[in-house]
Amino acid sequence: MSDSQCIFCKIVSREIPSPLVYEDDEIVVFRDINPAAPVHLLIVPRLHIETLADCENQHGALLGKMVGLAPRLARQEGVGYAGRDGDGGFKTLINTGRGGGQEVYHLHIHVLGGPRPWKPR
Ligand code: DGP
Repeated sequence: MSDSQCIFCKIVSREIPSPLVYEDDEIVVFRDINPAAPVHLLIVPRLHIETLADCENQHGALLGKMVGLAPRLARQEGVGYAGRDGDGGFKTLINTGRGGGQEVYHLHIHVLGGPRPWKPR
């Protein structure tokens, strides 16, 4: 299902062109328009789910796939985890609701990485 008013649904459907870093039958990944770090990706399900709080058991596999993509894409972007003694690594973030700072009501995982300073999120 999609929401005709949702900006991320429009990116998913290609109504709004946005270069994709990754896509498969369930997920698209693109760069944040207002990056807070040198690498700032958004992992977005094709399915319109408004927030993490709207996820149910049936979404478990999708959520697992989204989370599992993060380290893979971080590595691809040069900010992958390089072991406990390495400098590499990245931050994953899901904002939920006004209290959580959510701006776009279509579930997404932020993946942030690269040299600091970063803008606060
Ligand atoms: P959040 O606060 O978690 O809902 O973050 C939403 C992010 O989405 C925010 O960092 C900016 C980004 N964003 C909003 N509109 C667009 C857009 O049209 N294109 C892209 N690439 N990113 C967008």
